[in-house]
Formats: sequence, C-alpha cells, structure tokens
Amino acid sequence: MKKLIDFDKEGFKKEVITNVKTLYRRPIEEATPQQVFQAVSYAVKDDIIDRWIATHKEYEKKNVKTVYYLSMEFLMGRALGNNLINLTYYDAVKEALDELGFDLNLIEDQEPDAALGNGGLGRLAACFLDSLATLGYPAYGCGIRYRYGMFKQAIKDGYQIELPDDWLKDGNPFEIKRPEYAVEVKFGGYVRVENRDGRNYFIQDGYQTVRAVPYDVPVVGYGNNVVNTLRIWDAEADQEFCLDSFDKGEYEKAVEQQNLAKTIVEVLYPNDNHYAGKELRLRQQYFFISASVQRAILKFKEKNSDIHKLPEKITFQMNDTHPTVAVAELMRILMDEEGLEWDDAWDITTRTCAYTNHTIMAEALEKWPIELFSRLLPRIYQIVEEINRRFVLKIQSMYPGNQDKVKNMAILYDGQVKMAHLAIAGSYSVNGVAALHTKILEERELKDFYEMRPEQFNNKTNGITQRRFLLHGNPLLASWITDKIGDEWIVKLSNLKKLKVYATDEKYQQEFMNIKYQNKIRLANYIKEHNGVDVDPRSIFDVQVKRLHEYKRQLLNILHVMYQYNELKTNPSYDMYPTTYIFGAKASAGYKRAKLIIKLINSVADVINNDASIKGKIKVVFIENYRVSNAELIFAAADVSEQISTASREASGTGNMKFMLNGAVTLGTMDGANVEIVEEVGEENAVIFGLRAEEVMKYEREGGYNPKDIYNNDAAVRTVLTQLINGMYSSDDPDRFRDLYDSLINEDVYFILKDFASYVEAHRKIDTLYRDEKNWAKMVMLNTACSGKFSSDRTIEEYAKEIWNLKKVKVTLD
Ligand code: 9GP
Repeated sequence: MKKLIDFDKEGFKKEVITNVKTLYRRPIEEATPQQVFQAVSYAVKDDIIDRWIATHKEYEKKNVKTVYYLSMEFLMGRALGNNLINLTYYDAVKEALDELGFDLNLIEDQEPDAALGNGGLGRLAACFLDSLATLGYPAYGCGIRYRYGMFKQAIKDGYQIELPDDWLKDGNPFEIKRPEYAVEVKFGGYVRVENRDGRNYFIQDGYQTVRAVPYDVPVVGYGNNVVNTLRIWDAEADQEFCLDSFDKGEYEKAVEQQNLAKTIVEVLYPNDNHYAGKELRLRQQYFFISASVQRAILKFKEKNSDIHKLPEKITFQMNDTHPTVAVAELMRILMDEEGLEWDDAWDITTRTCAYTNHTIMAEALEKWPIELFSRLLPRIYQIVEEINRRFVLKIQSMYPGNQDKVKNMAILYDGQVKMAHLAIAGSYSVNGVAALHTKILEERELKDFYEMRPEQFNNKTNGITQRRFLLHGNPLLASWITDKIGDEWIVKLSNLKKLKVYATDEKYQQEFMNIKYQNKIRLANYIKEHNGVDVDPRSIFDVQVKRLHEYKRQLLNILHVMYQYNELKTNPSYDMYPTTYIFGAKASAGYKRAKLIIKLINSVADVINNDASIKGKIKVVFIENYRVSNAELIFAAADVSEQISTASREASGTGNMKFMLNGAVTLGTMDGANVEIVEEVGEENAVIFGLRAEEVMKYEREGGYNPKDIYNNDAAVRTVLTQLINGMYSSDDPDRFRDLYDSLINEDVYFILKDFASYVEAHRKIDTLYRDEKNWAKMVMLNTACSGKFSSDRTIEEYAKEIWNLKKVKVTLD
C-alpha cells in the first residue's frame, strides 16, 4: 500500500510505551493485550486529532454545505484497524508493534465491535461515512450512543442465546465527550398558547427534560487528512434538579428524569426490518433527532445570519422512517424559536430534508398510535396535525372527490401517524436503494406519491467500502491487485476492471485461487477455534451470512442441505462436490420462527457432521455471533454467495456486494442489487434461479399460490418436509419444527417450495461449474473485476451531486 501520510515509527513506539505507563502505571512488557490496544489507539488518536481540527477549521473557513446523515444505526465495527488503513500506515504500525513484541492482529482482536446497528441499514451508514470522509465531503453522522449495542449471540444446544453487549466496559479510546454542545430535549407535558403582539406563541409546559450530551467519534478519510465526525448522543438527567434540595413533588420529578435519561439510550432495539412500536423507541427517535437538529441549527447560526439560507448549507438525510420526526422538529425550531411563519418554515424544511426508503416490508414501515405520539410529543404532534391538514387539502385539490387517495396518502389515518408519509411530504428527495427497489416503490408501494410528484423520486444503488472489505479484510488479495494494477483502486474501485485481462490467464488464475485457498484456511482455523468443527478448505465454501429473516430464506438453504443429504444416503449414483455450508445470522430476540430456523440449522449440522457414512461430503457450520469483524474473514473465504431472498423483498442487500468484491459467485434470485450484480458481471458468471419479482407480485395480487400442489407432486420435497416432523432432526421432540412445516404447507408466503426445484438445479450448476477449475477461476476473477460499481464511493458521489449538492474540501496540515 502506498504511504500517503508520514509516519514516525520511533516516535510512535515511544508514545505507545508512554501511554501504557500513564494509563496503567505499567512498563510495556507487563501490559495486557487490552492495555496495548488502548495505548496504541490513543497514540493513533493523537495523530487523528490534528487532522480533525484542521478539517473543521477548513469547513468553517469555507462555510461549507454539510450533510447530516440522521440514523438510528451505525454499525461501525472495529475502529483501530480501519483508522490505520485510512491513515495509510497500517503496515508500518504492524512493524512497529512487532518490534515492541506484539502482533497487531491480536491487538485488533481486543477491540469490541461498535455494534450500534442491526444489519444492512446500519452498516450502509458506516460505509457512507467512510466514503464521505474519503471523498472530502463535509458530513456528520448523527446517532445514539447506545449503552448496549447489538446483543452478543451465543449458541447453546443449538439455540440462540442473547447476551448483553457491554461494548463500553473498557472505555472507547476514540470517542470524545463534548459537554459544551449539550442540549435539552423535552418530553410530555402540554402546550399552551400565548398571544404576544398579535402573534400566537406555542409553549410546552409541564414536560420532562433530558440533557443530550454528544460524544464525537472521528471518521478518517483515506490518505487525505480529512476527518469527519460521527456524533452519538448520550442522555443525562438535567442537573438543575438536584436530588436532595427539592420538595417532594420536585424530588419525584427529578427521580423520573434520572430514570428517563438512564433508559433512553440504554439499548439498541434488535429488530431488523421490523418495528416493535415501543414507546421507548419513539423517545429514542425524538431524543437524538431533536438534539441533532438543534445543534445543527446552532452551528449554522454561528456562520450565517439569515435562517432562510438553511437549505443552502444543510441537508438532513433521513435514513429510513426512524428519524423522520426531523421534519416536524425542524418546523418547531423554525417557528417557535426562530419566529418564522408556517409557509416560510415549511418552504425551508422541505428544501432541507431528504428521505431514503430501505424496505418495502410493511412491518418495517413505522406507524405510531396518535395517542402515544401526542402524549409524548405534544408540540410536535400539533405540527404534524397541521402538516397533515395541509397535505390532505393538497391531495383533495389534485384529486377532487378521490377518497382513496386521501386514505392511501394521509399522514394521520386510522388513529396512526404514518412516518413514511410524513417523510415524503416533508422532503425534497425520496430515494430507493437499488434500481429494482426504486421501481417497486414508484410502481407499487409509493405509487400515489410518485404520481403526485415524480421528480421527487430517484434511485441510489447502495455500495460498500472497499477499504474495510478488501484492503483490511483481505490483505492477500488487496496486495495482489495492487501488484497488478497499482493501488488507485483503493479510492477508485472502477479500476478493478483492469483485472479482466488476467481472468483468462492460467498463471494468474492460479495465483488468485491460491489466495482464496489461503483465506479459506484462515476461516477454517477460525471455525475450528470457535465451533470445534473441522472443515476442509478444499471443499466449496457456500456461505449465507446476514440477519435471520423469513424473507431472506435461510430455511430454503437448509432444506436444500437436508435434500442433498437424503440423496447421498439413498441414491448410490448421486455425486456431489464436497461442500461446506456456512451460516451466520442473528435473529431478533422476539422473533420465534427465526430462532427456530437457527435451531434447525444447528440440528441438521449435528446429524450431518456426525455421519461418517457420507465421508465428509457435506459439512454444515453455524458461525456464532456473526458481526462486522468476523464478516471480514468470511467474505474473503467464500466461493459461493447465497443471496436467495424472495424476489421483490430485499431492497438491495450489501453483503452480496462484499462477496462479489472478494471473488465469490452469486447464487441468487433476481432481487435487490443482485439484478445489478448480474448486469455488471454477466449472467454466465452468476447462478440465478427462482421466481422473478413480477411473478411473485402477480401471485400476491392473486392471493398467493397453493404449496400443497408442490407437496403432493414432488416426492423429494415431501420427504424433506416430513423430516421436519418425524424426529429425524429432533428425536427428543418430534414436534419441535412443526411450526416451520405448517408455515410451508399452509401458506408459504415466501415461496420457498415454489422456488425449491429451481434452487436444487442452481446448486447442481454450481457443482458442475466448480469442477471446471479454469472456468471457475475466470468466473470469480471477473466477479472481483466487475465489482467497481458497488463501491460506496460511487453511491456517495451520486448522493452528493444529485441530492445534497455538496462541494469537496481539501485539507492540508500546517
Ligand atoms: O433490507 C434492507 C436491505 O436490503 C438494504 O441493503 C439495507 C440498506 O439499504 O436496508 C435494509 N433495510 C432495513 O434494514 C430496514 O429498512
């Protein structure tokens, strides 16, 4: 890797030694790996700080336009390795630590993942921050400093157990508390109107208050001195209420406030693509939105005197429906604090807010009961009511007499506040996250809104950062690529297409496949250490890692494994290439069926892995506690990338891109960004199966299909389904998996049986393709070579130009 930033090795070593001494009163020789991790991180932070200050000086000097990426989730993973990569001296630090007697990999392993997110949505936000800093765009990520992040998953007797993720227990060396930027957030009470000089003022009274205190985490750009900020908010009780100096009424209030502050940031809701509708969740949303928007306006006012210029200086990008209360909060600030009239405030708001939709799953689109919303946020509710009243008038004037339009589009309807509708009404841009997803939004899910204002809609296909998922996660491949085409791909991933010429050359094919093999050994060692299972790195590594959700169809995958096992056992002529099926997935704690699928995968693994008669042809591994840090190892080692969601359901997917980048072949449906992956790499270099989105949607319009027909006509399917209820994988409780059986036989809403035969065939195809070593090598190399489009740098350039109108900034150090 080219060194872009100077690194003083001896100075660094000295600083690490001093840090160990001052932090722990110990000589370096006696330091634990955790202590060395802290000491190294502080030394790195020291280097980051100067760049951080310089970046913000530059932003202020230029009075730049800034995007505030508002997100309940930032799935950052570990910071140390990534910061070293982006400071461009990872290798030099590795050497320095070697000289001090420590292994950087081991030191990196001391860091807990910052798991402030569930899955794709949160990881996308993290990749976007990396790209924004690398491209030099002024940006803040705004979120919550959850005390407990995404739970740690343990597997006990095949079941998922959730353990608290106490990620802050040793302290987070990279964050900085900024009490000077604390703001107050108000909940509850009532609104009274005061008329002063002929104008009505709305005043919230009798409320509870929470102090929002920001912690800033640096986001280092690659080799460019830019350091942006992820600002995550902590909650503290308002200090003005001193516990012992008030009478009883105040005392109780003070205690309540203390409790409210404590609970509000306590934990991340572990739901992916599903909203739980809990009061605390709405509190969390308003808490971090109010704090972020208040702070952004205060900062804006330091440099700008005319509030009407806000849209020229700020975009609030709302990541899904979770932060969309921002629309009303901005209206509140503009009217109640800045004294603007409604029309003026609305004009500014709707030119400042933009909304990204990440799902069409109905259960993920948030709707709050009006009773709860108005009780918790009385002033905000008043504003939403007025936004709704005016919006409904607009609908009625465009579509006179059309009650259906009002029903489908109103923000308040059926006793609920519909957050997606609020977001659309209050935004100048609405985007989907892959071409197919955006098309479905425009033609089906948000059709009425699209017809009303088509120019508001646009697509921004997701992307991932190559710096974490290739440069850091797959160092062997990264240096091979650099050796072939230079290192510019690190900031310009489209360069990878230059690798195409190597894909047909046997020598390079061997080199590439040898790297894959080394990475498979690395993963096999991890599996041995963590699962106690021996896997053969010469087998096909067929991988499905992602959140567990019925629509993602891990069940289809494991049913196919059961089918293959039956073939091996009963059909003497059945031949298959040895395959290791690797799963990794967390299920939301309350999602029973998803947890049962985890148990099924582990039960199938138990039976198959212990059956010597199949001579190790199939191995099944469930990797415990799948998260960003082990994901990096997994992507690098995969041969086959399972992207098998029911077509139309996966908005984009981003794991699919990480696999492709690392040279795996997609085995998938035509869903989400898979469609674009196939477009880039060519259909002959992916294996596609199953119903297409239009077919799925047609069945759905017509009330579904009859899975019993398949059960009756397909003996192989019948056998596999019967094994769910005959105790083959649950001898102690044959009814354990009956719920899965019933769900498939009775409705099969995710078309698992419908796609089964086609999935079997797709696997046969993989088997055949893999045996042809040269062609397989060519396929995987072309996957890497054609993955340039899927860099989050490309995505962010599109957002910056087409939605945010940001200008790049250059930062130099004095
Ligand atoms: O389910 C989508 C996933 O397909 C997409 O890649 C990701 C990032 O855009 O967002 C997920 N959506 C959610 O988690 C909830 O909307």
